[in-house]
Amino acid sequence: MRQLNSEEFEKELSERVEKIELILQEALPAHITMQKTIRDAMEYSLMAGGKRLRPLLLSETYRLFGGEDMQQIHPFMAALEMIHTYSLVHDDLPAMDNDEYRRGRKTTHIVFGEDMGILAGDALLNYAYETAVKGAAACGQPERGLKALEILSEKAGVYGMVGGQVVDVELTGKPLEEEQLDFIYRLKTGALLEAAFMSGAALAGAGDEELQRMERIGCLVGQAFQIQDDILDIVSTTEELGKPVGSDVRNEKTTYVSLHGMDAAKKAVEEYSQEALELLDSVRGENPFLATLITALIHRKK
Ligand code: GRG
Repeated sequence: MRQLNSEEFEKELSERVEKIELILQEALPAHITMQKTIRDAMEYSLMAGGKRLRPLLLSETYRLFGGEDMQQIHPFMAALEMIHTYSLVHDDLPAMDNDEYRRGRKTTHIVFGEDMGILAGDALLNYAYETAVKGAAACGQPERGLKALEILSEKAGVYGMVGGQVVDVELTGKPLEEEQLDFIYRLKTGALLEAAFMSGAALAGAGDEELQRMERIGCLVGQAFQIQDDILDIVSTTEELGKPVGSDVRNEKTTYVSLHGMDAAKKAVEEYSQEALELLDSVRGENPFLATLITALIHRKK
């Protein structure tokens, strides 16, 4: 598939991310009285920047399959980013990673207290579904919205991100076999990326075979993304990442880099991304921005 040059890509990327920021801001709960603190904590975590990769992938996959009514997919884009944000807020809690910095600023529980940190995650997760269900009910073809909801809920839950996090937490501090690491990467990181590709396609009316292909692309991008995350934890800086680097080594975590070495890790990022791009070529439709975005992830610095 054709790719954009870096000038075109950067311009389109910043325009699209700017639009996503507006969609997220508008999606936040509007009618608040005494429960204001929870809205503040939701806004603090949701509007803290971040790459907005998941809503971007959802909307670009929607376009790839010929989707044109962008208004229709806004609730799903917002819901996916809310689910991602809740997972980060809960992952940073003292009972989990106990992190003080995320996206370049203090984590939600540090600013609002541990109780509100827990509740902010709960609120974001619930509000994500509230938003997506309303989106599905309002969309022109409700069966497409329902399919997107099914994908979102499955990939965020026991068979997806939560399942991966459970295994990760349980095995922390123990040396991992390759198969265990693969499972954690596929579920914890990959599942929400699969959800982005699949729900974007479902909302545009893609069929089962196409959804399976998008799931595979999401899985490959997820593997590449997580291995790049492992690499950045070693080669990047705290300023660039917005969170402390070197945490995997400090916590004696098994990563792709610790199992296979840095050179093999860099090669794997290239290979997984290349495979994803080849699969993307086999899909009907054309989206040069999406192809360029997948390529850009190989070289991402944060
Ligand atoms: C608490 C149920 C539960 C799950 C937590 C997402 C997660 C699972 C943990 C966060 C830690 C981590 C390294 C996860 C792997 C996925 C990942 C690299 C998340 C960060 O996503 P980015 O880079 O973040 O897209 P931004 O800030 O750009 O949105």
